[in-house]
Amino acid sequence: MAKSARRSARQSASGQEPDSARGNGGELHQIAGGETPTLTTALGTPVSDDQNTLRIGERGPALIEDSHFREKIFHFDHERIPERVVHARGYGAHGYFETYESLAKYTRADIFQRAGEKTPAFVRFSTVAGNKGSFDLARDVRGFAVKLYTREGNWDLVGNNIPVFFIQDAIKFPDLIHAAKQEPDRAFPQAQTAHDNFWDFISLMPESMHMVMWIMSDRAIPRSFRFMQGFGVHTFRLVNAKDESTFVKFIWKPKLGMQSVVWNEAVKINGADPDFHRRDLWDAIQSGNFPEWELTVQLFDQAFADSFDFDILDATKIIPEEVLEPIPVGRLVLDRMPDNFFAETEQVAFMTQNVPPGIDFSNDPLLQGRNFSYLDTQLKRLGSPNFTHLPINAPKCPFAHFQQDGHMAMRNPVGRANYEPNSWGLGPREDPQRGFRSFADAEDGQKVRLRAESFADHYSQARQFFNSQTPPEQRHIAMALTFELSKVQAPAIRERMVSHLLNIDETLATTVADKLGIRNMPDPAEAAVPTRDDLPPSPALSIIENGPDSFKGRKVGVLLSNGTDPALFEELRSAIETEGAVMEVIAPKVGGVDAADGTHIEARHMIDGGPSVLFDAVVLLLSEEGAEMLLDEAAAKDFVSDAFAHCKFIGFTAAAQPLLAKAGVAPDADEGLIGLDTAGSVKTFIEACRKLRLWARETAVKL
Ligand code: HDE
Repeated sequence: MAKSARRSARQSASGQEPDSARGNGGELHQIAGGETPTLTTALGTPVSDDQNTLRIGERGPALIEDSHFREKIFHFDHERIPERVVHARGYGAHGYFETYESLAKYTRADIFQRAGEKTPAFVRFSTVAGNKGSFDLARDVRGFAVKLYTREGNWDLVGNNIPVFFIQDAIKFPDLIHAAKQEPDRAFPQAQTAHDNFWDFISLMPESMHMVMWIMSDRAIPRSFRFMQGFGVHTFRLVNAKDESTFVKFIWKPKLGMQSVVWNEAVKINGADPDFHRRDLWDAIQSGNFPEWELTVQLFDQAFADSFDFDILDATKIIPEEVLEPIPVGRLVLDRMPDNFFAETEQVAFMTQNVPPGIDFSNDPLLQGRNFSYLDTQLKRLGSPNFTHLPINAPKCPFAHFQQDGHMAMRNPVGRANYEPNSWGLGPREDPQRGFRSFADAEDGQKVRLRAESFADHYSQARQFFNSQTPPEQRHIAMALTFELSKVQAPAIRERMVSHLLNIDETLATTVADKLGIRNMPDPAEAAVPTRDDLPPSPALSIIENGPDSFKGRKVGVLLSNGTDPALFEELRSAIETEGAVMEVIAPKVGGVDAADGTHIEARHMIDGGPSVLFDAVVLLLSEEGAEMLLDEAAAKDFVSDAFAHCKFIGFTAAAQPLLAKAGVAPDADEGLIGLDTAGSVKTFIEACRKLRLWARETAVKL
């Protein structure tokens, strides 16, 4: 009996392709090649039976002597490490940074010395508030943390997809995060700020108002990591070989342009595919469509800093691109997924204080606080000061020091001398020329706890941001604020928020107040300094204004039925591929459909597993019989009505019109509905898709 139980367990284990076979392919040969390695314990003892614990008799008690069992369970019990206190949910990829031209004039950072040089990179994107298992399309800031393995040490540029922050001083960070995360007594809501505690804190912190505009904008619901910008946020310094300093702000710009989804879509994506963003990055990289960003820098000197409208040390402010043009200095390409998520993406340790010679900090009080926090958090999370020994964190350049021992030390100094100075002539020595030298800024002053007067303007740039948005984007901000504040139960908090909005834009404030049903408009919040209305709109701040000029990298969902027109399908497929976009087929059955000429077309999704929210544009390539069959399917109706409501371009065959009608969409409702039966219409459809969305429709569908 024991024997047959063992046999059947083995059969089912080998009946399915192991997961590793679907990874990057490295392990596949072991399975395909027929040379299966022998299973061993962690210490190499070959295992004879991995199906049954050691016991007395067939039905007797287990024996503690079974060290293989104990080791296996012990290790399993210790598999988890603490998740990050913020940015817990993340997804990373490897790639490289390529320098365009030497920046030696500004910095001695080795990475910027030689045109065309490639530096290995690892990037981790993340949401901030949600726990590790939360969904990707939370309305939230996205982390954009870049580790550059330079020849003079690792440089961690630990940024976000939003260029400003909620607070000006790091001492408020724990309060901000406590307020944003799930409330401590009930442990919800998770991965969202739509609750009393968050808006209570925010409405008591006027300095957060600029950031509030950004997180209520479409920036907080990106379509993909590939279509978002990244910002170093703080002012840093570049320092050249003559020890001269230039201030710098870092901005990553996606080559494929920016793009976001709409809120109603985000809510549905979270249900349809909680891993939407990670799957997108995985699919793009595995199919060779490597995402790319350009690194740009805003460079300025002390004179500019002194004359600029706001304090360049204040992380709640930007320098508009129209005021100071970002200069492209290199590109970042992500071309390889990690072999193992835990080893790399989970264990990667980013630390703002990791800067190589030639890059230095400013006195931004947020940055100064971060430089303390990141080292500390890695010790807590990774459990040993030797986390730098992990391959993902170790530098790729030569390194030598006298640090030794500690938990899990994998490298220790060799030889007799483990101290410096020593007269054995052993070990490394410092190098005053090559070594990191802090910029020798002159500092004096009293030891105080004070916020600088120059940090006091909390509304002017919030207003400028709002004024820089297109009408649909402004509408989205109003709707986001309404949604979030509608989840706040305390009326006083809602009203306090409206009192801040009054300082930003009166129409915005009254729209939100009206939608919330606030009858008596509060007075505007007291502003520490007058809010400026002379800051010109900055078009660089709008996503819609800065979209791509092609449909490259986007995805079309094509709904097929039996009897579909195979020639039209092929024409569409080739046009989509030529554009550099991706086509995915959706069908009533995931097994696919038989086209009119009998050819079989494979499907990627079954209709209810492939809702239109997963695509940038959709096509209904149906036969009459197919459309008829789908009329009764709620998922097919939603496929159409959602695509329409989310302002997507919809291509359709004449035979698909009954399905459009069932979804309440007139085939000639607007120019976003494109019939595909006439010659040249596929081209018209692809050209239309380059606009990504038909925003003009939005007022009609009242999203
Ligand atoms: Fe972070 N932040 N942060 N942060 N942050 C962390 O470090 C912190 C801030 C950012 O993918 C933690 O390893 C303080 C601004 C990213 O692994 C922690 C303050 C910006 C990531 C921490 C800030 C960021 C983190 C948690 C206020 C944008 C994820 C886990 C002064 C410029 C990195 C960890 C990754 C992670 C502290 C504010 C970006 C606790 C004290 C501003 C992208 O050290």
